Amino acid sequence: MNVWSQISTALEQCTITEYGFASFADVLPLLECRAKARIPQQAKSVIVCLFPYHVAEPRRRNISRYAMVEDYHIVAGNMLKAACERLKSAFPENEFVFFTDNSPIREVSSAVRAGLGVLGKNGLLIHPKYGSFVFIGEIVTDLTVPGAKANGACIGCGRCAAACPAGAIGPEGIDRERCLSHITQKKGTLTPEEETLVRKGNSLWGCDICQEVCPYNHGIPETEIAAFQENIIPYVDYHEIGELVKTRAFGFRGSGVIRRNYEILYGKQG
Ligand code: B12
Ligand code: SF4
Ligand code: SF4
Repeated sequence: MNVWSQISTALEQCTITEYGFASFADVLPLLECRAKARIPQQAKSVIVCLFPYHVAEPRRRNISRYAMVEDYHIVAGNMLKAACERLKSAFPENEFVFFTDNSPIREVSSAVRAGLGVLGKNGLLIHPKYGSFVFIGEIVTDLTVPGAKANGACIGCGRCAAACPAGAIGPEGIDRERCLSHITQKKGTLTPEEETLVRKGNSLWGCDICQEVCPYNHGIPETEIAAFQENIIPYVDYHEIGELVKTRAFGFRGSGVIRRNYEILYGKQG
């Protein structure tokens, strides 16, 4: 078996079905973060993996899609950890270190480089089968794996920019200070303008509007990852917030920020 098929076997045994390879040199520069110290000294390749999370639209929802499923840092993290263990037994001389989200790797551009899809004007990776509703994680290794050098862009229809309630999508990319995903995560008291934007977005945490309108996301299949189908909570009530911070992607911020957003949308405790 060649290197490529040994890696594929290890990933697929861990139910990672969408992956691609990029040269480490092609994904530089890295993002500045504490996790940067974990990158292998002689890093040569990045195995970029996708975790589709689209599920059927629930009857009512007051939270973005990525936050209504089990925390992907844990779900994708467990799958990547298992894959690293298998890879280590196949290649005992090499190092395999996984990251997801809290990563020095610029995940969107690395996934594009690895040939996993195109870059959307909304700043997100769009996969040909699963659209943009995919999380990205990666394994950085000192093993040399022949990689892609892809460089594709979406059709540029402009629906995402037109639909964005915050006007955050411009020709240069996303203005993250205006993006509702960022604003709903901010600590402290929001400005009156930010509060108005939160009401427009009508989501307690995160925002999906630029993805919902994207033609690539129409007719995409539901995720086959069981953990994302099992415990979906699309509508969060005030009294549930304290419990949900334990299992959802918004947990890292604690309950105060999401309670503040709740009060902006529904008034004191609904
Ligand atoms: C900081 C951050 C945010 C910030 C800022 C986002 C931004 N676009 O600037 C905020 C809080 C706003 C945010 C929001 C969201 N995020 Co976020 N975020 C990140 C994080 C941690 C770092 C991103 C970063 O700073 N990148 C730095 C830039 C320079 O690199 P880049 O993103 O790879 O690539 C950009 C440039 O290279 C540029 N570019 C210009 N020309 C070209 C040409 C080519 C060929 C290429 C390849 C690139 C390129 O465009 C790229 C996209 O903006 C990543 C995880 C990670 N480690 O990458 C997740 C990540 C990007 N976020 C993710 C998600 C899911 C979201 C939300 C959808 C969550 C939600 N529902 O609310 C929203 C979407 C908002 C939006 N439209 O972007 C996913 C994206 C999955 C995907 N399909 O792409 C990631 C990868 C997390 C993950 N592990 O899955 N996010
Ligand atoms: S809505 Fe149109 S412009 Fe925006 S990401 Fe999708 S295809 Fe690209
Ligand atoms: S996530 Fe929402 S606020 Fe941010 S760019 Fe997309 S539509 Fe605009």
